[in-house]
Amino acid sequence: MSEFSPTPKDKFTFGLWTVGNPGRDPFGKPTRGVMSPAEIVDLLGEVGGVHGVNFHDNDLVPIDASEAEAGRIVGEFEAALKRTKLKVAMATTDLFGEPVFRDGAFTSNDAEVRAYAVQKAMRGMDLGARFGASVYVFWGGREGCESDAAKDPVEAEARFRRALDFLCEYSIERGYGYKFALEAKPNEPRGHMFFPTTGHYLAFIPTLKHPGMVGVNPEVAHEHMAGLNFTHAVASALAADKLFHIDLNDQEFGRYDQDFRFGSANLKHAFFLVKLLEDHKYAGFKHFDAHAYRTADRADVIEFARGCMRTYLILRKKAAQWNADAEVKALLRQCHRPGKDVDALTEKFSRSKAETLLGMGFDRAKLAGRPLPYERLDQRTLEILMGV
Ligand code: GCO
Ligand code: MN
Ligand code: MN
Repeated sequence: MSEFSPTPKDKFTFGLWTVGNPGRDPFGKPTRGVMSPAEIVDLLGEVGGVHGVNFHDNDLVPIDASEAEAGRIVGEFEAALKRTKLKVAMATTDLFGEPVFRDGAFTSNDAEVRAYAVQKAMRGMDLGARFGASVYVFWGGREGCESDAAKDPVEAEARFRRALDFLCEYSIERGYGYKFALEAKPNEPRGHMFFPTTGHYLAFIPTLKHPGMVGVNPEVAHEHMAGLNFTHAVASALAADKLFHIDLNDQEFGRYDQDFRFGSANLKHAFFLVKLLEDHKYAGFKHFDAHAYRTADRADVIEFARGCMRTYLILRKKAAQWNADAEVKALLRQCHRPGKDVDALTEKFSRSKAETLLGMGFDRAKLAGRPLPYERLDQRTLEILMGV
């Protein structure tokens, strides 16, 4: 055991569809053999230190499985969980893969498709609850359009709200105790996606009937695809008490969906993300929604999974080192200028405080001349990261 070996307490999880990804892409066939759910759980057992596994309804039970087939698959999966002591952390619904969802699921223009999507989510929730999943993710993979001639986006949002309100009630009625986590993605696979960023969902949640049950599942790659700062999206979720789950991976900015190993493309961003999660004591699951390179074989897939967790744990140590570093502390003291008296003025509005503030004189030139050695601070940060 090295200091960077994970344990189940770290709450690292992987999806059946991530380590089980056979390397298919829009241009090429699978490069690895397809594994059964039980085989994927065994592989995660071999990786070591993993807390749990996540699945879409149809990752576990194929959509057209007979009852007997479903029973066999679920039984084998259950036995593998027992063998490896892995838990099921999160479950979700595949509302994007089947042609029936070609124009969306909850936001489809066809009422029957919308009803089918809600039914499929209910059954997915039943399946997840059977394995003790506590988080239920909603990624609206096909919720969008290619042309705005197709749908009124306000009406589409109302349809999405109706579906979620209904599913919240279903979870309550069944006593599942799920936390719902909404996952945004800016592009792919639709031409224009509804709810493209985590911020869109944070604005949407308070309009629901049960906003307390619903939070977000931000993903590194999704905010980076949009050219946004992922750490800031996570910060908004933390500030709103809505970080119910997180999808960790990596992505070059401005590219197609890459799903790289955590930290492999943007190490500095990954550092500030880990530091934020640790500083704010995020205690939920940390799910690596990433795929091994298409060139990887089984042994390399295991290295991929270990690498995701190891990088997180190394960055966690770097974050602690940064927080304790004497030079960083001195620089921060220089850059942060607290002022209790002036802060108190704007803390809670009163007419007299407003009068006082209006009457104050500020020396703009003096304020603008105060040193802000952010170059030194950032260079120190990089040197900590580089191990110098
Ligand atoms: C993607 C998404 C998915 C979701 C998953 C769970 O880009 O395909 O990130 O992997 O996370 O469907 O809802
Ligand atoms: Mn993704
Ligand atoms: Mn994801």
